[in-house]
Amino acid sequence: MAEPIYETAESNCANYYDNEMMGEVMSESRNYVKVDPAQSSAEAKEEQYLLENVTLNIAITGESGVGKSSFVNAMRGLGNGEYGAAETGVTETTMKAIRYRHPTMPNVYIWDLPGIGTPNFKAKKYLKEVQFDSYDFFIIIGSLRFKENDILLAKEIKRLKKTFYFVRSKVDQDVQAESRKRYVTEEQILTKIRLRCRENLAPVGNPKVFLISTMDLGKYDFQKLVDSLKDNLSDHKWSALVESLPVCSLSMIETKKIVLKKRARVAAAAAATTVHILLLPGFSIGCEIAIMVKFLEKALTSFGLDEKYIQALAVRVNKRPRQLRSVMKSRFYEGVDKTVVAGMFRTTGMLVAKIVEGMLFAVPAITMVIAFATTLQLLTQAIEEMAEDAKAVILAAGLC
Ligand SMILES: Nc1nc2c(ncn2[C@@H]2O[C@H](COP(=O)(O)OP(=O)(O)O)[C@@H](O)[C@H]2O)c(=O)[nH]1
Ligand SMILES: [Mg+2]
Repeated sequence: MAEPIYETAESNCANYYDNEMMGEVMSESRNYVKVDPAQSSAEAKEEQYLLENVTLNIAITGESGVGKSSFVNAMRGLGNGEYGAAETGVTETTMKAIRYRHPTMPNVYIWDLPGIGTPNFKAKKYLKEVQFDSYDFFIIIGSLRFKENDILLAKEIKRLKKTFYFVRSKVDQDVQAESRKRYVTEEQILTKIRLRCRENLAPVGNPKVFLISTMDLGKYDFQKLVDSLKDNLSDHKWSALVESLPVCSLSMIETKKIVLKKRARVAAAAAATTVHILLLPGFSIGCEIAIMVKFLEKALTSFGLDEKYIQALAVRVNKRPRQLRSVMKSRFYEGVDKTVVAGMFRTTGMLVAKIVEGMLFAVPAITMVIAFATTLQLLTQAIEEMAEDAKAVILAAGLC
């Protein structure tokens, strides 16, 4: 049986961090997208390393029973009750924060914080006990209405200069219940919930509230929440977050496309070298194929197209994996390896190759530019192809 992909943490959760790594992450540059071919391959590789190793800690908090553990599961692309998922529907009896590692992004952690419903709740003490400083941001979940404790907590988080977001969960239940009673559109129901939340949260100013159903992240405000998170995260952390999120909607695929294309620039700069490899008789290019393979493997996973993900999705939507895979048209149908990538050079890459043919053995700086441009063009095209497959798969799965 596979290793469980979750870990249980005691409240002294800070012990889990590699402090040196955190320091590295904190000092990361926000400008990684500006990588250009003139940048040395070594620098680009370092940038690539930072991107791959950035750590993100997301804290999920709120009263007991509001859907915290379900939200943790949804963010990790797991359904309640699936292997490795956080337990749901249980009464919280301890003050322990539980850390869940993302199944495919080992440095993305989602923390299921203890419920805040005790009668003698003290926001200050609670935040100290759960080690508030360890998190990049907090998500405060409320169902039906936000309670006084949620408001106290938000005020304290704000005082500590940390970021929080309000999520109103179980919106699917409201929509179902209201529309059973009388004729009313979904939009009217959502507007009513938004108004109620606004009144309810007046003591904290006028915060944005995101309406969400953990049963279907593709609906309601999940994408808006993700877009808002961008403003308060560094590019590296934002990139890690988007890569880790489940493929729940067409807009999520678009967001992943943007992030992965930016990352492709770094990968292309890292892959471009002056050391030539022979691709075809009479045609060589300076490129480290292994870097491209690694990047494309991660992209495939992020788009939910790897074998494991398709199998899990098939079970969830009650379809055969073969049915879902049959709509994939890209060359990555069987996965990514050196042969597939070398094959890309032989087809689309040849277009660029034709243009630059006579220049390849010119001064190293020019060959680097050519290698970078060719690699970037291929990676970008691969992302487009994968995105098309991802759309086809979620349509076939009936997710949108
Ligand atoms: N319909 C619906 N049920 C939900 C949603 N989120 C959570 N639940 C259910 O609410 C109950 C409590 O959820 P849980 O995640 O254990 O809450 P926690 O105590 O805050 O961790 C469980 O039975 C979940 O299945 C949602 O968005 N929609
Ligand atoms: Mg729970």
